[in-house]
Amino acid sequence: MDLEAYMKAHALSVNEAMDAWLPATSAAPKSLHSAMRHLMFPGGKRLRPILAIAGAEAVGSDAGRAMPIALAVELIHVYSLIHDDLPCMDDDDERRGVATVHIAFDEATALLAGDALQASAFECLASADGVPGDALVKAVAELAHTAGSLQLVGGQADDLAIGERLPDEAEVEAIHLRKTAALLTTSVVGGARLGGAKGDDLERLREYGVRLGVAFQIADDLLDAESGEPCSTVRVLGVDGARARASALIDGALERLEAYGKAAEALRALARFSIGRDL
Ligand code: GRG
Repeated sequence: MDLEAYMKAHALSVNEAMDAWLPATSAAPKSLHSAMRHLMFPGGKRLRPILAIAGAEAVGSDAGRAMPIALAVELIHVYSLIHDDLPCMDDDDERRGVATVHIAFDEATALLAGDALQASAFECLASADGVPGDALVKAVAELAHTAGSLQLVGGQADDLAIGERLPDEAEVEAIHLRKTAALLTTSVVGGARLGGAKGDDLERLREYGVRLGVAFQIADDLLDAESGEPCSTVRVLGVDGARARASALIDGALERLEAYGKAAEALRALARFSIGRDL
């Protein structure tokens, strides 16, 4: 399949839906609403929303049905990027080719923009139309768990706590699982859940998502190999070891899709893309 065209087309529809969802910059407080949009547009790859859409397609549904979770995972992602860039965390000046939010605005506004984007994610998902109540409640609960202290925030806390210490392989992977893989997994599983999936389908897609998520972070570690980042698979396994681990994880992810035929073509292509294997 032409993954590049697939990603481009879906990124466009995600951007349109996101623009319609977020409060306009003319709504008070104007600078807060501008700050919420600052890192959102033009945005990044939209990998998480696209995984949500591909997850829905794998179980016979479509992008329209998946859109509330697609927007919700990107809203959580962008909030986490804004907070990660703050001086008290990574202290970055640039992200997605533009000034970070605390540089373009100020620290307090960046903190509040992140807070508001996180709340907006839950409002967006909970407002989904036409999804059976129990599936929607489970999707909201899963997103909350993923964004919380046992997953995203906990992974970030443990990452910060490493300092300059050299972690072992298990510790690095435990952080990658929570900080990166959890939200990618919830994107796929959430899309499938809104698309009507249950039971074994959700479990198989969860296993796919976890493997893709850790592999994606290892690929990011490989790109950043020279950065001196303390929590890095390259630091504990070396370049060849990290490449082999990412590749084995993607093989495992692809195995989980064997039962799905053509409907999972996008998920297969996204798994390969996540480690830069091919488009
Ligand atoms: C502050 C709660 C909190 C968490 C921060 C997201 C995060 C955790 C840190 C950002 C830095 C980082 C390297 C995170 C790992 C995940 C990752 C590789 C994010 C970048 O994702 P992409 O490549 O970015 O999908 P775009 O911009 O394309 O969406």
